[in-house]
Amino acid sequence: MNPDLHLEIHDHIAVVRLNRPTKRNALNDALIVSLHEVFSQLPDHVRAAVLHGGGEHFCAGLDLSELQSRDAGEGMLHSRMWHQAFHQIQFGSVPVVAALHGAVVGGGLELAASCHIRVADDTTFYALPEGSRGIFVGGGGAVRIPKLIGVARMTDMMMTGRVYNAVDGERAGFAQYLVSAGTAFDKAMELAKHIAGNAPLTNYALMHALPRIAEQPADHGFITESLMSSITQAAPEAKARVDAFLQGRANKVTPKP
Ligand code: 1HE
Repeated sequence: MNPDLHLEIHDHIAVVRLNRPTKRNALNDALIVSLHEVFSQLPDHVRAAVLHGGGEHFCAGLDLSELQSRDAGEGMLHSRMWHQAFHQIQFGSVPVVAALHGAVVGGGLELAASCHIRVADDTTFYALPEGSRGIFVGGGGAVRIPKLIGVARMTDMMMTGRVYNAVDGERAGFAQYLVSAGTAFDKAMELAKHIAGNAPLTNYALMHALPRIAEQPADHGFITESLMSSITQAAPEAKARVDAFLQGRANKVTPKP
């Protein structure tokens, strides 16, 4: 096991920690390979995962000390290796909640964007320093980040080096939750426990069908939605959950205080 990536299983939750704080959790090749392995091999009883970073920062992105002069083909394969690892997070076996703090920059932001939910504490900041390092995103950021914040904001970040703080970042769409300093992990665990209690087919539909439906032409998307809807409804667990509500045994939706 790579000492720079730590895995613990708490009941149905996998807790994955980037564990290279002296290098601000910069992602070297070994860490990318380990992320791929860990998210490919989660035990069957795991229902949700939390990804966080040890030390003062979530992740400083690509390990720049490994950025050698690759030829074009090698560069493409290196980027494809990141794609495979982050694809495994986004389209793997369980929803992943990222707990963010400190720097979420470059490839660290690409990693966070491959998770399903992002919880940021108020020390978090977001940047894409690739623009000023003379390179481009290569870990799926060009596909995933505009889906969170739009093409215009990403273009601005890369062209001008703009850094978003936690408040502006949440408003822009980087994170779905903003919490006080030091509490992102606890909030992420609370959310992961809730997610782990969902019907597995609902989580599957949200991870695997929803992002694809959103990419389809509307006419195709409506059909895919109907198919997924009928599959989830047919599961015995869905029937049991609806019965529980009808018999007054399940929670109502209550207004937020
Ligand atoms: C690193 C890296 C790194 C830190 N690769 N070693 N990412 C960047 O351009 C971000 C570069 N990093 C920073 O801007 C800052 O380090 C941070 C804002 C993240 C943190 O600042 P700070 O003051 O807490 O730490 P530090 O003193 O800058 O760094 C501590 C050590 O970590 C230091 O090494 P040391 O041996 O001198 O102690 C740094 O060199 C090292 N370090 N970040 C290598 N990124 C698939 S394409 C993706 C393309 C990208 O991600 S490009 C963006 C890369």
